[in-house]
Amino acid sequence: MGCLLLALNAAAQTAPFGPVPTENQLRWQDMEMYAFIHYSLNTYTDQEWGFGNEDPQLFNPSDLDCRQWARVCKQAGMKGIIFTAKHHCGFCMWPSSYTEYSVKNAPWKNGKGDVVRELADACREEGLKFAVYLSPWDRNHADYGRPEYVTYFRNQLRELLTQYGDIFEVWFDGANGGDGWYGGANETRRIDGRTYYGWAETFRMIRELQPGAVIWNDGGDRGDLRWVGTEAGNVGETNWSLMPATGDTPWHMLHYGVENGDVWCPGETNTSIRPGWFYHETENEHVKSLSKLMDTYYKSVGRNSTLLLNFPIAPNGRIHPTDSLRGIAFKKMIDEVFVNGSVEFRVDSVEFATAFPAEEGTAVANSTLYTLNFKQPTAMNRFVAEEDIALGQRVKNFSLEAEVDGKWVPLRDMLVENGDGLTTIGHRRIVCFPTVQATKLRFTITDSKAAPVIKRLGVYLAPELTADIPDSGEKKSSALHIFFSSPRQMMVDWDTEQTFTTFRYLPPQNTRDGLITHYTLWASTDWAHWTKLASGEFSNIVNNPIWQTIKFPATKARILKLDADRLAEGERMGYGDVDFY
Ligand code: FUL
Repeated sequence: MGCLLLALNAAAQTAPFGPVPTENQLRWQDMEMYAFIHYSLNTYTDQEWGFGNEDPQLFNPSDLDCRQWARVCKQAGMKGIIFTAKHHCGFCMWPSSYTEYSVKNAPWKNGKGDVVRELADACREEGLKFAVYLSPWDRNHADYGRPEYVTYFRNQLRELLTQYGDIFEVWFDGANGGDGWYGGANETRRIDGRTYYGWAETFRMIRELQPGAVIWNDGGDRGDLRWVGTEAGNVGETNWSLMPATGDTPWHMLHYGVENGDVWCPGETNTSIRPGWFYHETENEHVKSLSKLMDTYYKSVGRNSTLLLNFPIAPNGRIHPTDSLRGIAFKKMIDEVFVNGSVEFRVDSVEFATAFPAEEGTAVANSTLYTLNFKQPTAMNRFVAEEDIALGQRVKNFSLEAEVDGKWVPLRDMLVENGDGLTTIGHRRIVCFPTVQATKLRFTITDSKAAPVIKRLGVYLAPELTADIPDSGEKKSSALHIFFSSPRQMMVDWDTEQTFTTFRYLPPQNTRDGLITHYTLWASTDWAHWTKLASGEFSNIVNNPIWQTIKFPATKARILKLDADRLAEGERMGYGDVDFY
């Protein structure tokens, strides 16, 4: 619903201005929401990142049902699915001819199964598009870090792009190198992400084999779309679909785009319906609440981005019922707002500015004003505007006012902390404001790179949502006796001996300062003799600072000691919470 305005843009220029999307990018942007599915050996080892030596024998789901995944995703409003064909551990979910580390050596279906095939077929049956995630980093492969691996990687990509029908997106990953098994070498390997993979050639191969696909990237060589710099589920309220054609992409470029960028490279907001990307039983109580999912929707689709929402697969081979119900409730709520909550209005007047430049580089003097009229005072709390992005992204700033009891009241985006948040529009901008009873709305484009071409306006009344289920279990372990023997060493004393099998660490939230990336864990019964329980790297902790779980053989101890071997930033270790049992 809403009001189509193209015909009203009489004064607007209809020639493209600046970089514009390709047909692939336009089609992709119109998908708005699609699902990620994370499933691999990690599902059976309770990890986020596998080391690369996990046993393929672990892969034997009792009830793997790709049709259930596709049905749930469709009912959750997703238009397609991107599947982790290979995650960092290197285990292939299809029987690749180039490695033994795949489903062909797993007990599932006696090694005759192919999860990529089953999911591609299920997507087609449900009318969903299908896409693949292929991790460039491979902690299993002996050649990782050498040129031979790049050939292997391309060979695998060729299999995925030629054997499973149309692929709508090719998702790579920014995590590149670190410690791993690497064919038994068990060492740390660093690569230069800008040069090692030879992306230009890989991109050429994708264009040739899947001309309809869009390519993901997070910097370096530009693909067709960009990561938005966080996995928390939001992009900047200012969000340009433009980037510089070459050069590095610091965080603010990923998050906000670049106003004067010279290529079209829109943002894709990726996040998980649970804290982790892979399934962990301990997170069953922490599936995101409906209000959190709606917040994510407004901060992605409502900010000129797409939303890539992850559903992890549980060990039995299905999406957990809590996640599927929450996903379906999410789609119902979107419809409740944007279908049932639609408020009727008439566009009373449109005043086009004449001073907008027709050519790039000319200054902008005037504004364009739309007045929306409601028959009587009407309750509303959401406003939608869309630019015709086929002609480029133009609007830099706008204002919104409501006529309430005969007075004009300025409205602001209540999901933004600083300022009114009314900057870029692009494919779609949704402004959330507290409910007002208005007779008119005034939407003014106050600054624009060229004469704006607004395609659609909409006004809606959304139900108020209260937080139903908390997002994450942040409890302080105040009962523990915690000491710090140095800024990087934490000790916990239980007074009496206990048996431990698990250590959990919740990093500090909303800051990288003190966040532990590498740790060593020790146990003692007497403060004098220490046994090493575990050491390593917390997976993906900087991008996704959720609870980390470390399991070790059952050990009797009185005191546990945690060394922060490396921090993301700062000098002193920090924590949101810790847990041992
Ligand atoms: C990250 C990876 O390291 C995570 O495991 C996950 O796959 C996420 C989507 O991308 O960078």
